[in-house]
Amino acid sequence: MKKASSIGEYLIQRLVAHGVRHIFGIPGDYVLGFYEQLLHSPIRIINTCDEQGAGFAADAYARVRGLGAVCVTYCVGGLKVANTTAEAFAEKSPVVVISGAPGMKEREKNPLLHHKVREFDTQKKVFDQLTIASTVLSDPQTALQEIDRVLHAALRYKRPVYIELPRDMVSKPGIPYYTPQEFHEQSDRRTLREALVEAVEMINCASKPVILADVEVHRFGLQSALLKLAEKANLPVAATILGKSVIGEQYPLYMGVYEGAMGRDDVRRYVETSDCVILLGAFMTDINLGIYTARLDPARSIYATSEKLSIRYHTYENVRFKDFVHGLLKAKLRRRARVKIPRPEALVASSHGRAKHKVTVKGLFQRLNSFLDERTVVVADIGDALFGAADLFIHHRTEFLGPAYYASMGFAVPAGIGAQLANPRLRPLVLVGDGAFQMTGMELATAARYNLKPIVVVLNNRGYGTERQIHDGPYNDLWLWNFSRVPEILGAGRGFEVETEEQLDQALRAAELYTEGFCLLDVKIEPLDRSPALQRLAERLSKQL
Ligand SMILES: Cc1ncc(C[n+]2csc(CCOP(=O)(O)OP(=O)(O)O)c2C)c(N)n1
Ligand SMILES: [Mg+2]
Repeated sequence: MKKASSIGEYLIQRLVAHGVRHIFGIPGDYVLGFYEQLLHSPIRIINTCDEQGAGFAADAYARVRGLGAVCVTYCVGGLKVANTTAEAFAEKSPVVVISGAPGMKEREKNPLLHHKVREFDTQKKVFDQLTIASTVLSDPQTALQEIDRVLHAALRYKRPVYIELPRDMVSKPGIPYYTPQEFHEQSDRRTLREALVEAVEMINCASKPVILADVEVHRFGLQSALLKLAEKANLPVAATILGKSVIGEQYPLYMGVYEGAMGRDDVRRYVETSDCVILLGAFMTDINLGIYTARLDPARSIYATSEKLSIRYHTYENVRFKDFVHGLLKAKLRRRARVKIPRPEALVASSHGRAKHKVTVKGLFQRLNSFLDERTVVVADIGDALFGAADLFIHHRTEFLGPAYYASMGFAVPAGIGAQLANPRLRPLVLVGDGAFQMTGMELATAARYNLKPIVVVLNNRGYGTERQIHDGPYNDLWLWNFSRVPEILGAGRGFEVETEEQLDQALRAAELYTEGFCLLDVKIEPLDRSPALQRLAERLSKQL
């Protein structure tokens, strides 16, 4: 590849080398020079309506493709992606946040330049809290090295990073004859060996071992290794909601989503009565654990992530997650007879909806389940869109995206945009509440502009339904929008109003055939209706009261 002649160009080259082909954001004077460089590069700029939309889109892009990037101006843009970067941090998504900034020369004598909050480094300090590594490219002597260091951290930890680009540095040359740094990290061999001995013995002696797979299996590209491991010893696999679809859900050893009381009872019982739960890449978050209704005992667990490895109460340092999984794969695991494992029930509903029957949340998900095919990526926003989606039957691995831990509303519509750009073969099925749609739904303009084709299902229950289940009041009501008429305003896409099962069928069939743009289904649901998952949780919790 041609040597980069400037700091900005080097940054672009490294992003391209790591597979980035799109960057999301909104320009501003502090970052225009870099936007101009991007324009003449293999990276396509995707202008969103709002920076928050750019941040969520970049997050989804990173989840599907391995690295994503957002590029914004100083503070007014940067601080708007603070929330989306927080989500990427919490849920382990490697997003590179690039922010323009006042030039180093301009900063002398501390003048009051526009967009400055308090000090010139105020924004950097905020992002220090939200990222795994951050840098200000303030010195041409170190800039290229800094770019490599920070990008490596994003890929190593699968967390966001922050790169601030003072505008007078963009076109400056870095140090001459610099070659990109390679980083190689290795496990401590003896520790790895010992950890594997303990793990293998525990698995082989167990009468009912089970794998609980989570998000890091996907982030570290270990899906195939997971399948091989499961098959090698005939180990059944459950997934968490954050890790949903790390394994194709038609796979015979797959039993479904485990999420404590919120999940299916047969899966819960199987996992909780296991004498060896092998947690791979799992985050012990409250939502993953069904709001702390999960019963997992460390004395019966192997817990392996990129940050920690513990077996029962023993902790092993300096063991890479990947090496541990591959080590298990090579080890002498006892192949056991296939046991009867719970299987997801067929949720297939009749595709002939009844004309007079109003759509319920349960009916909606049953119908959507038969709508999914191998090209669908399901993107769910927080709310009953996410809870209900837990029971959807995803055909292939990694085709489910949802903010299942940090749980910021407004993720799904922009994330659908990022997901489709990351893999154009996929058509996003975006599931979003009416409340969440009001936050970022106008990013459908971005979908129109770049010719993307999500099918957006608004679960319109006239308010903050999830909150209503906890405690209701007028603050859970919303101004009612005519969602199905959004396409008229945007001059693109097709809208459908859906009240009955028959209308739902018709709209889904029409959406399937309409491939020129986005579709928006305004699905009207009773305010207190809820998905079976939310209902299961409520029932179980009420027993504990
Ligand atoms: C940005 C943000 N603000 C507030 C909340 C708190 N919250 C969680 S669920 C919810 C209601 C979501 O409403 P809607 O999108 O209509 O989905 P529903 O619960 O009705 O299915 C709210 C306000 C949140 N998670 N994220
Ligand atoms: Mg709602």
